[in-house]
Amino acid sequence: MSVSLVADQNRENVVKRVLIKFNTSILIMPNAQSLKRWKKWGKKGIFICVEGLDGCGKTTQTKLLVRRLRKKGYNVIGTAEPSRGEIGNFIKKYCLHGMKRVSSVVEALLFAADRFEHVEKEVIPALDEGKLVISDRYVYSSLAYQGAGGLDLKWIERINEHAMRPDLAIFIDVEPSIVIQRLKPRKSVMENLETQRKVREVYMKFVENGELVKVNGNKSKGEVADDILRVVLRFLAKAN
Ligand code: ATM
Repeated sequence: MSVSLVADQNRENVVKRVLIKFNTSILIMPNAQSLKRWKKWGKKGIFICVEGLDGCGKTTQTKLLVRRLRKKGYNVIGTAEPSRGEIGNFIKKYCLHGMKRVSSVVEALLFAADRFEHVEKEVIPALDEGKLVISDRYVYSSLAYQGAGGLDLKWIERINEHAMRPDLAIFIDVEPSIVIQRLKPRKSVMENLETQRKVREVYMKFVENGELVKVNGNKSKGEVADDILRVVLRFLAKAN
């Protein structure tokens, strides 16, 4: 394994990247400091995430949003967490569809590792190309789900400090009792009423402090999609 420090000329040496060569693959790991600076000065695209309880319609709404923004001429890509990478696939098998729930600490660490890969392999390259990136779940899912599992939110923030905050985070709010009914035939280890209630409580803390923008998910699919699009277009109008 060889390690080298490379200054990125394009960003006036602001972003230093540690390149770790391991076998044939190369991982690009901006450190936390450079990620913060990169977010401030170097980034060309915009990063949005969509959050919510399982069964709130988040995946459908994220896809609709990507399609509608493309129609309006935006250069958009949709991504998701857990990611399609190896850690993401491992999480799906080991944490979500195992016989019982693993420890929240293990979940938090695995999701943070998956997130960092997602950020460096999918999000940053797309933002560097000036794209609008829409992620179905991001760091607020760890705060909500692993926080609801009893972990200190500050610790979850700390292990996720290498993943930059999104520019806009949307929370699709649906009552826990309603999502549980929707989910009946395909429950994972986290999909029970008590867990979903606790998860919503944590999400609502971030709505209250203004980090998440709440959209009422109890309306029809089309109405929710219209509301989300309105929030995003308003944000983009201000950002440009
Ligand atoms: P989706 O249902 O959106 O694919 O998410 C998969 C699960 O992963 C979801 N709960 N269930 N069941 C939430 C969970 N999850 C976490 O617990 N922490 C995280 O950081 C992320 C990204 C997802």
